[in-house]
Amino acid sequence: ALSGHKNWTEQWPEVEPKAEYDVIIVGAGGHGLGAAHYLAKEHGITNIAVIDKGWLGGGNTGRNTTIIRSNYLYDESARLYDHAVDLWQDLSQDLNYNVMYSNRGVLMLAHNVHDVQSFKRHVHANRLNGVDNRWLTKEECKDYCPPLSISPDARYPVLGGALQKRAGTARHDAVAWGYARSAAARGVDIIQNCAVTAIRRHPDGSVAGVETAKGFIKAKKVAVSAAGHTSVVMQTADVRLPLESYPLQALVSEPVKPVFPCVVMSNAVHAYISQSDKGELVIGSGTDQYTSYSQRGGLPLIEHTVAAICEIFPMFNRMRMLRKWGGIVDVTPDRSAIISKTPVEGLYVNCGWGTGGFKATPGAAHTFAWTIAKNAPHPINAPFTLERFRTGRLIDEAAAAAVAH
Ligand code: FAD
Ligand code: PYC
Repeated sequence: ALSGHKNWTEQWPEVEPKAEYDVIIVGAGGHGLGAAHYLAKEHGITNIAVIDKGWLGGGNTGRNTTIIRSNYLYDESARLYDHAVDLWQDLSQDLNYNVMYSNRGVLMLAHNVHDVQSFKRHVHANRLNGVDNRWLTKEECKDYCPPLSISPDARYPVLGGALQKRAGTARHDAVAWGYARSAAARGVDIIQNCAVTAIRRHPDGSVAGVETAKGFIKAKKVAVSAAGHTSVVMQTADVRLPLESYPLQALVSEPVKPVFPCVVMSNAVHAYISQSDKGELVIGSGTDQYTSYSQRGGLPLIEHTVAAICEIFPMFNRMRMLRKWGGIVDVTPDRSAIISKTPVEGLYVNCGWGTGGFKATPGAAHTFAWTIAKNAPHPINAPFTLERFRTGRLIDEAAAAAVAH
């Protein structure tokens, strides 16, 4: 039926790289494309190339399970993630592209006394920061999410939960496509299938440009948003980053009619679940235990995750799983991101999002664009510097991360 559809407008043109740009962004995920959009729209910088070794959105942006929330413990994180949640509200209008943001609520289950105390602490801290989050009894959890078992005999009994109602999901591909189309319409070149093999520096140490599969490209500024491969790219500029890269997997079931109204996460058991608009149950858990760039991950973790989902939601016992995949996530020692200038003049980095950077996409891209344009931190990303690993001013979100990493 589609064969009759001809002469569709391209969403972004395929272009060959120019010899020189004001800004080169390495990585055409949501964060890199978003930064290009905000640089062009809010800072008037349009002589930009976003370069990706594969297809745009084919990294973690197109592989994640799309959970969006801002119920983080520390003030710095709450500000950053809530800035993103604010931007999510109007992103479809801003891009004139339906990113299908759905604030269906994220419910985090408490299975033991530690969970109860920790989530209540989050609820109080979040309220102080103006982030919506409230405590639900187990009966209220069941009302909010009927497939949930709250039987006291369950292997993972539910003692209650923390609900962020403004949280939810969005369509991951649409986020990449929407930012790409908007950036390209403003003059940004998007160059796919062109690996950046090295960052080059002038004799005075400042950034000179990038070596790529299509040759050397000069740039006044280079900004790296390469997720799990950031440390590899940055190493070529002699910048060593405190990152470890791990596979993170997810899987989906066969599609079924709407049955699951929200997002549920269980940190103690390491499993989370939502239902996509296509009807698939979207399921995931923590990272694999070993560092790797394999983009696959091991089966034992998937088995554990699915077993946990069946315990918590017995009605899914006979669902068939359709496919699984993995992405490579970049994890910092304090489990918080880095959005920062670097010791190299003209070189910027946005990385360390680990298992949780999709939700931050608009906020990270927005503040990263500011930092690139003004060569200075935005008030919101100022605490997320590289220097914090030297000074010790860490933002220790390890316990707040929804999935283990
Ligand atoms: P990416 O989308 O990975 O973009 C980086 C790009 O850099 C890639 O396209 C890659 O090809 C390119 N690149 C790398 N090296 C080079 C090079 N040398 N030259 C040129 N290009 C290069 N986060 C949430 O908030 N909620 C979730 O529910 C969630 N679930 C997840 C589930 C899974 C299975 C995975 C893997 C991740 C999940 N995340 C989640 C994390 C989230 O996906 C990432 O933190 C986020 O998408 C990172 O976006 P990005 O644009 O920085 O990276
Ligand atoms: O950060 O909320 C999150 C998340 C959920 C699944 C993977 N990451």
